[in-house]
Amino acid sequence: MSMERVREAADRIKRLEVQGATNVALTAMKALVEQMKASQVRDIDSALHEIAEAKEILFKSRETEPFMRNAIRYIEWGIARERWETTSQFHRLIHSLSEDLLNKFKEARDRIIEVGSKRVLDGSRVLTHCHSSAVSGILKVAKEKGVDFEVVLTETRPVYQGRITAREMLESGVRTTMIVDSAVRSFMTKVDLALVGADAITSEGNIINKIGTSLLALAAHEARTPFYVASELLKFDPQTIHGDYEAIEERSPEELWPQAPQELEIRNPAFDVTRRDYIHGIISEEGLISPHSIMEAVRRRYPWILEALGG
Ligand code: RI2
Repeated sequence: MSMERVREAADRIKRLEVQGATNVALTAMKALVEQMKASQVRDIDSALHEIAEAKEILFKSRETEPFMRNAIRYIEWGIARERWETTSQFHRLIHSLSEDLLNKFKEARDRIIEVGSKRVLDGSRVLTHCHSSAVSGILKVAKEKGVDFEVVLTETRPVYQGRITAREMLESGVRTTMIVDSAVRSFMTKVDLALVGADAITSEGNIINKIGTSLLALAAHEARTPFYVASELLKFDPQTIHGDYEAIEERSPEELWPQAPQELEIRNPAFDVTRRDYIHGIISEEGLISPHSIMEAVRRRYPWILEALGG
Protein backbone atom coordinates (compact mmCIF):
# COMPACT_ATOMS: atom_id res chain seq x y z
CA MET A 1 0.00 0.00 0.00
CA SER A 2 1.46 3.34 -1.03
CA MET A 3 -0.25 5.54 1.58
CA GLU A 4 -0.63 8.13 -1.14
CA ARG A 5 -3.50 10.03 0.48
CA VAL A 6 -1.81 10.00 3.87
CA ARG A 7 1.51 11.21 2.44
CA GLU A 8 -0.19 13.98 0.52
CA ALA A 9 -2.01 15.19 3.67
CA ALA A 10 1.20 14.99 5.75
CA ASP A 11 2.97 17.16 3.15
CA ARG A 12 0.26 19.79 3.20
CA ILE A 13 0.38 19.84 7.01
CA LYS A 14 4.18 20.14 7.06
CA ARG A 15 4.17 22.99 4.51
CA LEU A 16 1.57 24.86 6.66
CA GLU A 17 -0.96 24.72 3.84
CA VAL A 18 -3.17 23.39 6.60
CA GLN A 19 -2.78 25.36 9.83
CA GLY A 20 -4.11 25.27 13.36
CA ALA A 21 -4.36 22.23 15.59
CA THR A 22 -8.03 21.55 14.74
CA ASN A 23 -7.56 21.76 10.97
CA VAL A 24 -4.47 19.59 11.22
CA ALA A 25 -6.39 16.90 13.17
CA LEU A 26 -9.32 17.01 10.75
CA THR A 27 -7.11 16.79 7.67
CA ALA A 28 -5.04 13.91 9.06
CA MET A 29 -8.10 11.98 10.15
CA LYS A 30 -9.89 12.42 6.82
CA ALA A 31 -6.79 11.27 4.91
CA LEU A 32 -6.47 8.18 7.09
CA VAL A 33 -10.14 7.33 6.63
CA GLU A 34 -9.93 7.76 2.84
CA GLN A 35 -6.83 5.61 2.75
CA MET A 36 -8.50 2.87 4.81
CA LYS A 37 -11.67 2.96 2.70
CA ALA A 38 -9.55 2.35 -0.39
CA SER A 39 -7.71 -0.51 1.25
CA GLN A 40 -8.58 -4.22 1.07
CA VAL A 41 -7.60 -5.25 4.60
CA ARG A 42 -9.18 -8.53 5.71
CA ASP A 43 -8.05 -8.99 9.28
CA ILE A 44 -7.13 -7.06 12.35
CA ASP A 45 -3.39 -7.58 11.95
CA SER A 46 -3.24 -6.11 8.47
CA ALA A 47 -5.53 -3.23 9.53
CA LEU A 48 -3.34 -2.36 12.50
CA HIS A 49 -0.24 -2.67 10.37
CA GLU A 50 -1.60 -0.13 7.89
CA ILE A 51 -2.64 2.24 10.66
CA ALA A 52 0.86 1.99 12.14
CA GLU A 53 2.32 2.95 8.77
CA ALA A 54 -0.04 5.94 8.50
CA LYS A 55 0.75 7.02 12.06
CA GLU A 56 4.46 6.97 11.30
CA ILE A 57 3.93 9.41 8.43
CA LEU A 58 1.30 11.68 10.00
CA PHE A 59 2.80 11.98 13.48
CA LYS A 60 6.07 13.17 11.97
CA SER A 61 4.40 15.88 9.87
CA ARG A 62 4.15 18.17 12.90
CA GLU A 63 5.39 17.09 16.30
CA THR A 64 3.34 19.25 18.65
CA GLU A 65 -0.11 18.05 17.61
CA PRO A 66 -1.71 15.73 20.18
CA PHE A 67 -5.17 16.51 18.76
CA MET A 68 -4.11 14.78 15.54
CA ARG A 69 -2.56 11.88 17.46
CA ASN A 70 -5.68 11.43 19.61
CA ALA A 71 -7.94 11.43 16.54
CA ILE A 72 -5.89 8.73 14.85
CA ARG A 73 -5.63 6.67 18.01
CA TYR A 74 -9.42 6.83 18.35
CA ILE A 75 -9.80 5.16 14.96
CA GLU A 76 -7.11 2.60 15.78
CA TRP A 77 -8.67 1.88 19.17
CA GLY A 78 -12.11 1.38 17.56
CA ILE A 79 -10.76 -1.03 14.97
CA ALA A 80 -9.10 -3.16 17.64
CA ARG A 81 -12.13 -3.11 19.96
CA GLU A 82 -15.11 -3.60 17.60
CA ARG A 83 -16.08 -6.91 15.97
CA TRP A 84 -15.66 -7.00 12.22
CA GLU A 85 -14.85 -9.83 9.84
CA THR A 86 -15.08 -8.76 6.21
CA THR A 87 -13.56 -5.90 4.25
CA SER A 88 -16.95 -4.28 3.79
CA GLN A 89 -17.63 -4.48 7.54
CA PHE A 90 -14.23 -2.87 8.06
CA HIS A 91 -15.10 -0.05 5.70
CA ARG A 92 -18.42 0.51 7.47
CA LEU A 93 -16.67 0.57 10.83
CA ILE A 94 -14.09 3.10 9.64
CA HIS A 95 -16.92 5.27 8.36
CA SER A 96 -18.85 5.17 11.61
CA LEU A 97 -15.74 5.81 13.74
CA SER A 98 -14.90 8.88 11.71
CA GLU A 99 -18.50 10.14 11.94
CA ASP A 100 -18.35 9.69 15.74
CA LEU A 101 -15.18 11.67 15.87
CA LEU A 102 -16.52 14.48 13.69
CA ASN A 103 -19.55 14.71 15.98
CA LYS A 104 -17.27 14.92 19.00
CA PHE A 105 -15.26 17.70 17.30
CA LYS A 106 -18.42 19.63 16.50
CA GLU A 107 -20.03 19.24 19.92
CA ALA A 108 -16.80 20.32 21.60
CA ARG A 109 -16.39 23.37 19.40
CA ASP A 110 -20.03 24.48 19.78
CA ARG A 111 -19.74 24.32 23.56
CA ILE A 112 -16.43 26.23 23.58
CA ILE A 113 -18.00 28.99 21.50
CA GLU A 114 -21.10 29.11 23.71
CA VAL A 115 -19.04 29.38 26.91
CA GLY A 116 -16.28 31.62 25.53
CA SER A 117 -18.54 34.15 23.85
CA LYS A 118 -20.02 35.05 27.28
CA ARG A 119 -16.58 36.24 28.40
CA VAL A 120 -16.47 38.90 25.69
CA LEU A 121 -18.17 41.92 27.23
CA ASP A 122 -19.67 45.06 25.78
CA GLY A 123 -17.15 47.88 25.49
CA SER A 124 -14.17 45.54 26.01
CA ARG A 125 -10.89 44.98 24.17
CA VAL A 126 -9.61 41.48 23.60
CA LEU A 127 -5.98 40.65 22.87
CA THR A 128 -5.16 37.52 20.89
CA HIS A 129 -2.10 35.90 19.32
CA CYS A 130 -1.65 33.84 16.16
CA HIS A 131 -4.70 32.24 14.52
CA SER A 132 -6.89 29.88 16.48
CA SER A 133 -10.16 28.71 14.95
CA ALA A 134 -11.53 28.29 18.49
CA VAL A 135 -10.75 31.92 19.40
CA SER A 136 -12.04 33.22 16.06
CA GLY A 137 -15.24 31.21 16.54
CA ILE A 138 -15.80 32.75 19.98
CA LEU A 139 -15.17 36.30 18.75
CA LYS A 140 -17.37 35.90 15.66
CA VAL A 141 -20.30 34.62 17.72
CA ALA A 142 -19.86 37.39 20.30
CA LYS A 143 -20.09 39.86 17.42
CA GLU A 144 -23.18 38.13 16.00
CA LYS A 145 -24.82 38.38 19.42
CA GLY A 146 -24.37 42.15 19.19
CA VAL A 147 -21.52 42.58 21.68
CA ASP A 148 -19.59 45.77 20.95
CA PHE A 149 -15.89 44.96 21.42
CA GLU A 150 -12.53 45.45 19.74
CA VAL A 151 -9.69 43.07 19.00
CA VAL A 152 -5.98 43.76 19.32
CA LEU A 153 -3.85 41.09 17.70
CA THR A 154 -0.19 40.31 17.17
CA GLU A 155 1.23 39.81 13.71
CA THR A 156 2.78 36.54 15.01
CA ARG A 157 6.21 36.21 13.53
CA PRO A 158 7.71 34.46 11.71
CA VAL A 159 4.85 33.33 9.48
CA TYR A 160 2.27 36.00 10.34
CA GLN A 161 -0.77 33.93 11.22
CA GLY A 162 -2.08 37.12 12.84
CA ARG A 163 -3.03 38.21 9.33
CA ILE A 164 -5.45 35.30 9.04
CA THR A 165 -7.13 36.35 12.29
CA ALA A 166 -7.13 40.00 11.20
CA ARG A 167 -8.92 39.19 7.94
CA GLU A 168 -11.51 37.03 9.72
CA MET A 169 -12.19 39.74 12.30
CA LEU A 170 -12.55 42.46 9.67
CA GLU A 171 -14.90 40.26 7.61
CA SER A 172 -17.03 39.85 10.73
CA GLY A 173 -17.12 43.62 11.24
CA VAL A 174 -14.95 43.65 14.39
CA ARG A 175 -12.77 46.74 14.95
CA THR A 176 -9.26 45.30 14.82
CA THR A 177 -5.77 46.62 15.56
CA MET A 178 -2.57 44.78 14.71
CA ILE A 179 0.63 45.17 16.74
CA VAL A 180 4.12 43.67 16.47
CA ASP A 181 4.66 40.74 18.82
CA SER A 182 7.03 42.74 21.00
CA ALA A 183 4.37 45.41 21.64
CA VAL A 184 2.34 43.00 23.74
CA ARG A 185 3.49 44.43 27.06
CA SER A 186 2.74 48.01 26.01
CA PHE A 187 -0.78 47.09 25.00
CA MET A 188 -1.57 44.75 27.89
CA THR A 189 -2.82 47.59 30.09
CA LYS A 190 -5.14 48.72 27.29
CA VAL A 191 -7.01 45.42 26.98
CA ASP A 192 -9.53 43.70 29.25
CA LEU A 193 -8.92 40.10 28.32
CA ALA A 194 -6.24 37.98 26.67
CA LEU A 195 -7.58 34.97 24.80
CA VAL A 196 -5.51 32.40 22.90
CA GLY A 197 -5.89 28.90 21.51
CA ALA A 198 -3.78 25.83 22.25
CA ASP A 199 -1.97 23.07 20.42
CA ALA A 200 -1.46 20.85 23.44
CA ILE A 201 -2.51 20.54 27.08
CA THR A 202 -0.32 18.61 29.52
CA SER A 203 -1.31 16.53 32.56
CA GLU A 204 -0.12 19.37 34.81
CA GLY A 205 -2.55 21.77 33.14
CA ASN A 206 0.12 23.69 31.25
CA ILE A 207 -0.66 24.67 27.70
CA ILE A 208 1.48 24.71 24.60
CA ASN A 209 0.66 27.29 21.98
CA LYS A 210 2.32 29.44 19.30
CA ILE A 211 5.70 30.84 20.27
CA GLY A 212 5.25 34.07 22.20
CA THR A 213 2.16 32.89 24.10
CA SER A 214 4.06 32.47 27.37
CA LEU A 215 5.38 36.05 27.13
CA LEU A 216 1.85 37.25 26.56
CA ALA A 217 0.74 35.28 29.65
CA LEU A 218 3.55 36.78 31.74
CA ALA A 219 2.62 40.30 30.65
CA ALA A 220 -1.04 39.56 31.39
CA HIS A 221 -0.11 38.31 34.85
CA GLU A 222 1.88 41.44 35.61
CA ALA A 223 -0.92 43.70 34.37
CA ARG A 224 -3.60 41.61 36.15
CA THR A 225 -5.36 41.06 32.84
CA PRO A 226 -7.32 37.79 32.74
CA PHE A 227 -5.64 35.25 30.46
CA TYR A 228 -7.87 32.53 29.00
CA VAL A 229 -7.18 29.60 26.72
CA ALA A 230 -9.86 28.25 24.35
CA SER A 231 -9.09 24.61 23.73
CA GLU A 232 -10.72 21.25 23.17
CA LEU A 233 -9.72 18.68 25.78
CA LEU A 234 -9.02 16.54 22.71
CA LYS A 235 -5.68 18.38 22.67
CA PHE A 236 -4.68 16.73 25.92
CA ASP A 237 -1.46 14.75 25.53
CA PRO A 238 -1.78 11.49 27.52
CA GLN A 239 1.95 10.80 27.25
CA THR A 240 2.63 13.70 29.63
CA ILE A 241 1.07 11.62 32.43
CA HIS A 242 4.01 9.27 32.06
CA GLY A 243 6.49 12.10 32.45
CA ASP A 244 7.17 12.64 28.75
CA TYR A 245 7.65 16.22 27.65
CA GLU A 246 5.59 17.49 24.75
CA ALA A 247 8.01 17.84 21.85
CA ILE A 248 8.32 21.41 20.61
CA GLU A 249 8.52 21.58 16.84
CA GLU A 250 11.55 23.47 15.54
CA ARG A 251 10.97 24.90 12.08
CA SER A 252 13.29 25.95 9.29
CA PRO A 253 15.62 28.98 9.86
CA GLU A 254 14.51 30.16 6.40
CA GLU A 255 11.22 31.27 7.95
CA LEU A 256 13.16 33.90 9.94
CA TRP A 257 15.76 35.00 7.46
CA PRO A 258 16.13 33.49 4.01
CA GLN A 259 19.76 33.68 2.87
CA ALA A 260 21.02 34.64 6.33
CA PRO A 261 24.80 34.73 6.89
CA GLN A 262 25.98 31.14 7.02
CA GLU A 263 27.76 31.40 10.36
CA LEU A 264 24.63 32.73 12.07
CA GLU A 265 22.78 30.22 14.19
CA ILE A 266 19.02 30.69 13.93
CA ARG A 267 16.55 28.96 16.24
CA ASN A 268 12.90 28.79 15.30
CA PRO A 269 10.75 26.93 17.84
CA ALA A 270 7.11 27.04 16.75
CA PHE A 271 5.59 26.80 20.24
CA ASP A 272 6.22 27.52 23.91
CA VAL A 273 4.84 26.32 27.23
CA THR A 274 2.62 28.50 29.41
CA ARG A 275 2.54 27.40 33.05
CA ARG A 276 -0.90 26.81 34.51
CA ASP A 277 -0.22 29.48 37.19
CA TYR A 278 -0.70 32.15 34.53
CA ILE A 279 -3.92 30.73 33.12
CA HIS A 280 -7.20 31.99 34.58
CA GLY A 281 -9.22 29.31 32.89
CA ILE A 282 -9.46 26.87 30.00
CA ILE A 283 -12.59 27.35 27.92
CA SER A 284 -13.34 23.76 26.97
CA GLU A 285 -16.18 21.39 26.03
CA GLU A 286 -16.48 20.66 29.78
CA GLY A 287 -17.09 24.36 30.39
CA LEU A 288 -14.75 26.96 31.84
CA ILE A 289 -12.35 24.89 33.92
CA SER A 290 -9.28 25.45 36.01
CA PRO A 291 -6.06 24.05 34.52
CA HIS A 292 -5.68 22.19 37.82
CA SER A 293 -8.69 20.01 37.04
CA ILE A 294 -7.59 18.97 33.57
CA MET A 295 -7.09 15.29 34.39
CA GLU A 296 -10.56 14.91 35.93
CA ALA A 297 -12.14 16.65 32.96
CA VAL A 298 -10.36 14.46 30.40
CA ARG A 299 -11.18 11.29 32.35
CA ARG A 300 -14.84 12.27 32.51
CA ARG A 301 -15.22 13.29 28.89
CA TYR A 302 -12.76 11.15 26.94
CA PRO A 303 -11.73 8.07 28.93
CA TRP A 304 -10.59 6.55 25.62
CA ILE A 305 -7.79 9.13 25.33
CA LEU A 306 -6.20 7.50 28.35
CA GLU A 307 -7.01 3.94 27.20
CA ALA A 308 -6.02 4.31 23.57
CA LEU A 309 -2.43 5.34 24.28
CA GLY A 310 -0.45 2.83 22.34
CA GLY A 311 2.61 4.78 21.19
P1 RI2 B 1 -7.18 25.91 16.69
C1 RI2 B 1 -1.96 27.13 15.93
O1 RI2 B 1 -0.72 26.57 15.61
C2 RI2 B 1 -1.85 28.21 16.97
O2 RI2 B 1 -0.84 27.96 17.92
C3 RI2 B 1 -3.24 28.15 17.55
O3 RI2 B 1 -3.39 28.83 18.77
C4 RI2 B 1 -3.44 26.65 17.67
O4 RI2 B 1 -2.85 26.13 16.46
C5 RI2 B 1 -4.84 26.16 17.84
O5 RI2 B 1 -5.65 26.41 16.73
P2 RI2 B 1 -0.25 26.35 14.08
O6 RI2 B 1 -0.80 25.01 13.65
O7 RI2 B 1 -7.18 24.44 16.96
O8 RI2 B 1 -0.76 27.49 13.26
O9 RI2 B 1 -7.92 26.68 17.75
O10 RI2 B 1 1.25 26.30 14.15
O11 RI2 B 1 -7.61 26.25 15.30
